[in-house]
Amino acid sequence: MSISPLQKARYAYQPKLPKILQNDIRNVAIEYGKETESVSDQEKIRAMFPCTYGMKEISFKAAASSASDRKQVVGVILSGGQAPGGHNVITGLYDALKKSSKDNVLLGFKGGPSGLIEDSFIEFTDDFINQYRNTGGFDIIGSGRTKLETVEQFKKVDEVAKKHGLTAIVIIGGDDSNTNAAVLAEYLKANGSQVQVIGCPKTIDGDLKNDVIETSFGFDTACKTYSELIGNIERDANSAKKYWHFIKVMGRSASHIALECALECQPNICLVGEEVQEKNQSMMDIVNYISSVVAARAERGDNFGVAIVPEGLIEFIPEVKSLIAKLNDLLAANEKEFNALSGFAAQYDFILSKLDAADVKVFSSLPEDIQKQLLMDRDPHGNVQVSRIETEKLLITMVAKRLDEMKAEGKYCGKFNALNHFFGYEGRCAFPSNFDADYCYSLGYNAFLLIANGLTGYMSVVTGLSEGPAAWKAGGMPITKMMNIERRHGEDKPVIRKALVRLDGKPFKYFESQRKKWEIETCFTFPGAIQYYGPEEVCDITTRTLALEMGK
Ligand code: FBP
Repeated sequence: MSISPLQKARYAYQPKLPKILQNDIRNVAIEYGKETESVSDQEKIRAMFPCTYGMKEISFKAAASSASDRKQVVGVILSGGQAPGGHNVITGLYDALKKSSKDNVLLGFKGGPSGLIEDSFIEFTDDFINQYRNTGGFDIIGSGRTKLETVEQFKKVDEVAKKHGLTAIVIIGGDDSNTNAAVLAEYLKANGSQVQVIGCPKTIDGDLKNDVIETSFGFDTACKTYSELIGNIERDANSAKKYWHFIKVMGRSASHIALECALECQPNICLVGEEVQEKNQSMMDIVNYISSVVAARAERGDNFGVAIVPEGLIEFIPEVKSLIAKLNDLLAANEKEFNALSGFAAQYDFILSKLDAADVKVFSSLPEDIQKQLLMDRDPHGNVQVSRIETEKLLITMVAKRLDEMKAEGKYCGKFNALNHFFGYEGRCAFPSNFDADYCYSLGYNAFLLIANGLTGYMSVVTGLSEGPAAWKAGGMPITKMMNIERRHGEDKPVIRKALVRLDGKPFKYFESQRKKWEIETCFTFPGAIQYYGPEEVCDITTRTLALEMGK
């Protein structure tokens, strides 16, 4: 296989570990902290996790280890969407496991959780794993979105674990996958299995964070990749001075990625879904806001600009949110009948016949493309696939129409030529930034220590991330601590609470304090490409979000 010079150089990069993990593994001892409680609904969650609820937080200290020296056979899966750094979680886990004993074995189950159920696996070797060090992607073993949640599936996992003599399973995934890791840990423990389950916090969306997890891995690299591209577009816009660019960025419901890119690039507009919801803004409120910025810039002679749109925006607009909720239920309840309909016209009539008057009004006011996108297949969790809804195009069409009306009312609006972009997949498999390379390697390495110390139902946790890696702290947190009860598909389910953008948080507050200026003046900033080699202040910086949240 031919490789690029950067790829070759990255193979040789040695990720940095927290100081405590730099010790010989035999000199890293576990330290127990406080017993934990879930973030809310304590009684219900305690009852659902009788074997794994209330366990203690743990950290590591330099002292002789009392960890088990039994042979470890660990299985690992990658779950959900790709995020830069996933390979390094696996290489960190592998290195710690092999440092502990050459006889230890790491199996990678292929294609996500389904690999574990179907027993599709590879055994990692030095030669194989070395080709993936510090590289982007999840292609080392692939990923998938199968949900691991039924007792039947857990029984299969138990059988596969017995067959291979697995001692532990590491699940690298987002909030849902880690929720399922906790449920699997509970199931195995309750059924007398010794197999331990450890989670690692992954997702570019940045919505798996709380008072324990400072950031999920992949967010840093994905945001830096999008910010590079947005900065380049800003420079183009400021050079040509003839286009408005509407850029949708990934992130599912949460607007963390959009906000981080705004902090990095200072565009004229950045919509934040959580603010739209809080202020109960309608589609027309948003369109009026954008149109007023376009007109104000036109008055200065600036018929160009950049607007960032979070992909989940549409779900936060009250009237669309209500419509989507109804469509989700309707499509779930009438799946067969709906799928048997041939052509969009028949589907359209069917949907209209089932919606109430208010939802009919909203649905029929949307352009046909968006109507079709709202009727597309749901993801395995029953959610609309927001990455496939072209909100950025919808906004361009609606803003153009509004500007025409404003012109007809005598308002000067200049020229509005708009282009649309969607940045999502471009950032999910980039070479991990030094931050993500180091963070992920540390998470994987640390996961092995949690395993060696006999823990199950824990998330691998590395904190203090706004400092350099040497100062990072390593430990583990019971996953049940992060849970609350939410209503899912008509049932009360224990789930890790998703972190949306906090409007009282420092990143949003900073953005809010600046946005009036950014709207009208041209304040673009150009982050440039991720740097892997060079001065620390260029190569090892974290996101603005993390820095602001940590008071930097
Ligand atoms: P995860 O939540 O699994 O980390 O995936 C994140 C994400 O990239 C979202 O930002 C996006 O909406 C979604 O995946 C796209 O899913 P798919 O890869 O299935 O198209």
